[in-house]
Amino acid sequence: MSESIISAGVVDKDNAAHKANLERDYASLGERLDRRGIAIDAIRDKVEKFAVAIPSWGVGTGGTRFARFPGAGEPRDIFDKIEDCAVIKQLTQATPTVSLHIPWDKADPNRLKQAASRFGLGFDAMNSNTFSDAKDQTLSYKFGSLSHADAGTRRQAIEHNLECIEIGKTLGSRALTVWIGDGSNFPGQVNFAKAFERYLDAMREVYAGLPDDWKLFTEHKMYEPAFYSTVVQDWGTNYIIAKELGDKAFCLVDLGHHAPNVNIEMIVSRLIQFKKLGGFHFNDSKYGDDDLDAGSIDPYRLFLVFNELVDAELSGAEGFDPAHMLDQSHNVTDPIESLMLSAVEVQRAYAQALLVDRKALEGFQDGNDALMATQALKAAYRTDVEPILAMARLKTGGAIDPIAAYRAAGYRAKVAAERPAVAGGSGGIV
Ligand SMILES: [Mn+2]
Repeated sequence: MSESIISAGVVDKDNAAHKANLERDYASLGERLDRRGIAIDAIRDKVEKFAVAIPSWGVGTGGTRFARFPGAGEPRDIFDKIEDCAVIKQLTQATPTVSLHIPWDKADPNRLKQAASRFGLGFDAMNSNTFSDAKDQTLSYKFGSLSHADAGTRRQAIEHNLECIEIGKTLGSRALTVWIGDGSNFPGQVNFAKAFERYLDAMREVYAGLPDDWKLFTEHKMYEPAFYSTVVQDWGTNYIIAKELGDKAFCLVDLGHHAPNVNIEMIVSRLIQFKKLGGFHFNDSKYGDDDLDAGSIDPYRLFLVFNELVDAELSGAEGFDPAHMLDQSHNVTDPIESLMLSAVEVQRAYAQALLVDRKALEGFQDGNDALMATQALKAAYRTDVEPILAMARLKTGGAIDPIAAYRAAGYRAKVAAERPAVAGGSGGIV
């Protein structure tokens, strides 16, 4: 039995206050879904099994390149971060794993494993960092890492990724996510083809270090920190990488890493079709890579992404098993509250996508009935699935209203007294 950080009494009391209304709402929604030929309990079962990983860096307060305004009771180290992640897991029951970033979270792997298992937490993908210089690092990544013109710098970046795999093996992780900041700020600064070739050669060495049951995720990003070109710019480049490296290499889609208005759900469909969708970093954006909370700006887009995922799931697409993770920056909210609500938003999109009448949709598509086809999606999207999500949480030991239970527990005030605030002078994009 794993330990709980929030006292069961607080959660039970809050749940008791909401339970009768939830049961009525669930029964009412169940009746309406039944008329559409959908069994509500079957949807709830799937939601209960749905998991999304928490990035360790997400529980700290983020910032921009202008400033970072620290929050109260921010985690001081990875062990505090694990405790914050345990709170998110306890109240939502949707986030069983933590994704570590090395060297930010570097510690004795056995201690890390012990700290996480205390709360029943596991470890998701390992994340390497060659987009900033670690303390006491020999060679700088200012002009790139895995694609750097200098062989020694590339070697250092390869070794770092191999070290992340080694740490992950002890932790029970099964994947390495590689995102690099390599690119250029000026036309002519780098030779596109040569830089990409150097990157591929370096990644072949990282790939060779993967255990048989691991996956390698590469993450594309259109711009930033390089503002003219990036080496792993877009999903096309990412697909080439995954094809070049081999069967264990997959593309990771971070929703914020595309140009505005790009049809991300279609990219998702393409990657599924050609068996190269590795997983997601969920977040939301208005202008660029804003790292806003998942589902906070364009929940319909999140739903459309899940519409593709559920379509693949239900059609039994071969090898389809994408990783789900949040990757967002919390500048003005309590990170624990944002991450809890974001996990729920991702679950919501999944539940709504499960409600799409796929047989009817296929008929409308084949009959060129554009209007009814889109209405088939809208009918699912308009359905308020909150009672399903809340009932899934209640049945698995979580909170009907995670925010209310979290606030009632006074967790943030408690840790604020133990963890001194650290003023952030530098840009704190985490
Ligand atoms: Mn990301």
